[in-house]
Amino acid sequence: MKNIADLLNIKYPIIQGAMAWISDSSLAVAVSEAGGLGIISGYGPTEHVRSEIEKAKKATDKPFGLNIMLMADNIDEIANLIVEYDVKVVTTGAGNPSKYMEMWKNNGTKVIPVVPSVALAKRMEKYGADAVIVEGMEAGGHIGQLTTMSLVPQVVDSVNIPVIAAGGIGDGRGIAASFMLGAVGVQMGTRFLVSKECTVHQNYKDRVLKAKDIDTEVTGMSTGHPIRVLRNRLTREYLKLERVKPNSEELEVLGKGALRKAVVDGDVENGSVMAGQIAGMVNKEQTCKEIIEEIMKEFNDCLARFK
Ligand code: TUI
Repeated sequence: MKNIADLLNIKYPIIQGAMAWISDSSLAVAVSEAGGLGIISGYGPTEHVRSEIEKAKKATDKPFGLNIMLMADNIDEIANLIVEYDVKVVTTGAGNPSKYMEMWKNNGTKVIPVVPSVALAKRMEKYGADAVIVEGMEAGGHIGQLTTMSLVPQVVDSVNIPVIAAGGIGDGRGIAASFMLGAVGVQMGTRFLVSKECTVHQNYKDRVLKAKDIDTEVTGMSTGHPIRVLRNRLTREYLKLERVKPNSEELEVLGKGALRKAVVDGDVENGSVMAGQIAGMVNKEQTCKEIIEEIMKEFNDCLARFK
C-alpha cells in the first residue's frame, strides 16, 4: 500500500490527531472537507460527544473518525457510539482497545489504535486492527518512551498492516521523512490546533504560536502517566512536587481539570497546555485547507528533490 488514503476513502494521507477537549466537530469537519481525516475527541461527557458526532454528520458527507481515550471512565458508552452512529474510523489512545475491537469490526468501522511500542502493534494486528498509528514521544499529551524516528521503522518491520506515523510531524518534510521510514500516512495534532477552525481558547493558540523548540516539558514521569505540555507555572509546580513529594495526592489535585482550564478558560499559566515538540515551528494560523495544501506541496517538493 502506497498510502492510507485508499483504505480510509480520503484524498490525502493526513489524519488530524484527536486532542482532548479540543478536537470537536468544527475542526474534524474542516479537516475532512479539506481531504484529510478529521477526528473528533471522544473524551468528555457522553452527551457532549454524541452531539459533536451529530453535528459532524450534518456538516459533511466525507468520512471522519472518533477517538476513544481508554483511560476515560465512560469508555463503554463512548465505544457504543461508534456503532450507534456508524462512525467510519475509530482511533484509540492511552491503552489497549482489544475488548471493543470485535464490536467495531463487525460494524465495518476501520479500527486504528495508537501504539507506543512494537509489542502493542503486534497485538493490535493479531486482534484485527486495520492499521496502527505509531506515536513517538515528540507528540503532545500522553506519550510513550520512544521517538518517532526509532519506533516507526521497528513497527514497520514487525507488522503487515499499514503504519501511520505521529509525533513530531508538522509539515511536508515530516510526511516525506515518515514515508522514508516506511509509514504510509501521518497523524498531526499540534499543527491543526492553531487552525482557524479549531475552537480552542485563543490564549492556548497564542502560546503554541509563540513557543520555541525547547518550550515543551514532560510531567508525570514519576506517576507512570507522562504528558508533554508547554512549560508554565503549572509545570514548574508539578515538577517540583514530583521531586519533593512523589506519589502524593497533591499531584493528582494539581493535575485535575488542568487541561480544561487551559482549553476552555484560556488559563495558560495554571492550566495544562498540551503540545508536541514541533510547536516551535508552528507559527501561523491558517485554515485546515491551507494547512493541508501547503503541506502536500512541501511533501511533493521533497519527493521531487530525490527523483
Ligand atoms: O492518548 C494519547 N494522548 C493523549 S490522551 C490525552 S487525554 C488526557 N490526558 C491527561 C489528562 C487529561 C486528559 C492527552 N493526550 N496518545 C496516544 C497514546 N497512546 N500515546 C501513548 C499511548 C499508549 C500508551 C500505552 C497506548 C497504549 C498503551 O498501552 C498500555 C497497555 O495497556 O498495554
